[in-house]
Amino acid sequence: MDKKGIKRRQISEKLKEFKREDMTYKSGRILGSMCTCPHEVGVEAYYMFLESNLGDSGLFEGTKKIEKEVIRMLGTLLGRKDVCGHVITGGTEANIMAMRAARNSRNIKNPEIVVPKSAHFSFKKAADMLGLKIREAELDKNYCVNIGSVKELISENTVAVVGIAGTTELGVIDPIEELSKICLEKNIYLHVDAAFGGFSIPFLKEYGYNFPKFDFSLPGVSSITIDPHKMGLAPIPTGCILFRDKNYLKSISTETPYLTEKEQSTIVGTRTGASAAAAWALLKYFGRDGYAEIALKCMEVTEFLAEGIEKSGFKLIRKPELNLVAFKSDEIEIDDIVNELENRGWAVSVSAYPRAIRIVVMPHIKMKHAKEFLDTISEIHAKHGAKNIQQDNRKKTPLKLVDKTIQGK
Ligand code: 0PR
Repeated sequence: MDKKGIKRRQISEKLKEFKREDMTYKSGRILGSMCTCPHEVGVEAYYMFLESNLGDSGLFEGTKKIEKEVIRMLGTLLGRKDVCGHVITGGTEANIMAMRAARNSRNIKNPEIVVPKSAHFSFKKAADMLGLKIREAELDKNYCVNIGSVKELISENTVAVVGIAGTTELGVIDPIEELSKICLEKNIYLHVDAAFGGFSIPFLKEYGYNFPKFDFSLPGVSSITIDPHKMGLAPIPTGCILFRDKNYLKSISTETPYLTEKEQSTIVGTRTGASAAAAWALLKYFGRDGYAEIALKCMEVTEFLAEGIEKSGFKLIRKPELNLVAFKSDEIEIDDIVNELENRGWAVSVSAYPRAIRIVVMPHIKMKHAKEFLDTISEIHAKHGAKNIQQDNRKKTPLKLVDKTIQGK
């Protein structure tokens, strides 16, 4: 750090220089992210509450009320008004809190959790921090968790089973209803990770999408992760964890004797109230209809992309269930496709299981971007197709045949 400070104008110029190196969602070129342009209503609310600290919430009674209202609104959306929870940094923190509550609610010496093979890597972090053994359940042919495999992996050491409503890599919804039945029967904590799907499944359902039940309307569901900073259009960091029962929050609380609140259940201590304000503002601003419109538009672009990708000669991994398309090619290596796309300015990501190019169709991806993307991949397919044909001709055409062709002329 220099001894003397510099002028605000210089700072702003310097920062702009840094910013020029960043990609922007608005460009429509970021195809592999679950975040998007934060909506201005949320940004304004965020600014208003920059100094608010929910880590010492007795000083910020107003923000505390906002947080409670957000949790109640989201609980109602997800099948239960009477939930408790917190507005936190995102899906990772929510999943860690849920696994901690599950572990602390039972007294098991060698605790284990059963998670689908498709689970987000935050469960690995949780397991490492909390001393949990992870048992990975197999997936079925549609990449949903295989119920038989979950049953096989449950043991007397199981403290939690996890189901996913919108997987990170493919956006599929696990059969949570069946998991709920199993967990009720065996008295095991069931956590649903709806970090991605939580802000679209309920709205799309109202418009006729035939999705399975995944929320607190299922009696076995103990907690749900839902992230306003994904499909909720809130500024980063805004995540939420909801618990069915207050005792779960209690099981992860720590005494905080000198603060205005005498106990705290979140992992983070000093915790911004700005995220809660942003989430509240957006929930009020959009209402269910507004969020439905956003989710429906994303599905429209998703379906358009999926159809176009197939027409361009690529293979879909499966029919998209939510706003995520994954595809591969029988002829072109995935890394080659990624390179070609990156050279043309597209930022895509590659899923690990199954290995495929993955496009998360967030609200910043408009129809015009989808059309441009389809033009690009058609071009890539044609280029590689032509190259393959040339190579094939060079390699495989038998000399005799060439001779014959020449003779026949
Ligand atoms: N659960 C699910 C189902 C998720 O997809 C994610 C993140 C999490 C939990 C963890 O959430 P946080 O990242 O908020 O802690 N899914 C995205 C992913 O890993 C996160 C992401 C977002 C990645 C933007 C890249 C990016 O540009 O793919």
